[in-house]
Amino acid sequence: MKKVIVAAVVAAVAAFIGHRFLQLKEMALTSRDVPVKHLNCHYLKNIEYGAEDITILRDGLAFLSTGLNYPGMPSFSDENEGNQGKMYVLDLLHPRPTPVELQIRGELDLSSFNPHGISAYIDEADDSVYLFVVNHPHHKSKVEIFHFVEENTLVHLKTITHPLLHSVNDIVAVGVESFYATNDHSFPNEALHFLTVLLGLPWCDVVYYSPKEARVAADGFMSANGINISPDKRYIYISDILDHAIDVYERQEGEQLVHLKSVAVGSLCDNIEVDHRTGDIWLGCHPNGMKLLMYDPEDPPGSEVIRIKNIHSEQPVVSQEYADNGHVLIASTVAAPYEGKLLIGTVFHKALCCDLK
Ligand SMILES: [Ca+2]
Ligand SMILES: [Ca+2]
Repeated sequence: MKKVIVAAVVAAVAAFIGHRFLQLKEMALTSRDVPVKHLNCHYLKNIEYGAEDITILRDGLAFLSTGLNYPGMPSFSDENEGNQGKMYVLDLLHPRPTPVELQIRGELDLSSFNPHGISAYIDEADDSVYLFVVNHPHHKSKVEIFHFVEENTLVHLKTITHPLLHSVNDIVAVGVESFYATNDHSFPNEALHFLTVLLGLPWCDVVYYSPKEARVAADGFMSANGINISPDKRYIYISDILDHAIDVYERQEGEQLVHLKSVAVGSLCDNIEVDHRTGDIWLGCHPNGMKLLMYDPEDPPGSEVIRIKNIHSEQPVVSQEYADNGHVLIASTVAAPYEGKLLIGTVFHKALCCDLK
């Protein structure tokens, strides 16, 4: 009898694990291939080690974070070669926009600078531009706040660390020292996080930080990745990359977030940019997560750009705007629109400037 019970338990556990691995394959969209859908694009000069995140100011100045080194992802930047993490700026109003490296002044250790998600904040009191950058020196998570001055200089103002900010992917600034940040891991420990994903436990969260408080503002994500804000600053959008969905929250008094809806996108969407004129959501996505994790130069991971129109209406319109099989652009993470142009960045490859008209 005892043997029968043990055999039944072993069979049940095996069946459960088998079922979870099948779910994991579905989560990673392992059997998905997207047909190529190109735009008129050219590679941006000087961007050879990825531009994981890009954001564009209303006056056409774009900021790019480059050279990300992220556990489990290929990276071709190397601090020993002098091509480690850097920030770039480019002026989209220029007839031939070219990224220029931003000079960083202040106390920041540049040899371990490893920039990831970014967000710009304009202080309406004096039009000062602040750039918030997620930084992973030695694979830790920190948020660096810079003041953008002159044409190509960032002055480092402050480094923020907090136990709640343990696996930060992206941020959206809502004040000169306050922001929302996504954690893409439920635990900083890779094995524990993998276990929660395997068991289907949506334990990742989004943290609100200000000099007065740090707290979990939203939770229930399988893996919270991109985050951004509507042009009227009333709504926050969060990409749950493993749930293939964009979650919409309303900001309420005291920076409380109230969940309004979840919009399915059918892809592993990374960072979120918002068209400042139309409010359309633009997403840089990974069509197939397995190809990204098991990087094979012969069969590289592809790229996909998805747009959501009228996200607050009863029927948001989700459309694919660009797709590539990895032969032009590998592993897109962000798509930033500006007046008929679209910048597309990647984890570790190049970046494109495309015409939308
Ligand atoms: Ca961002
Ligand atoms: Ca991201």
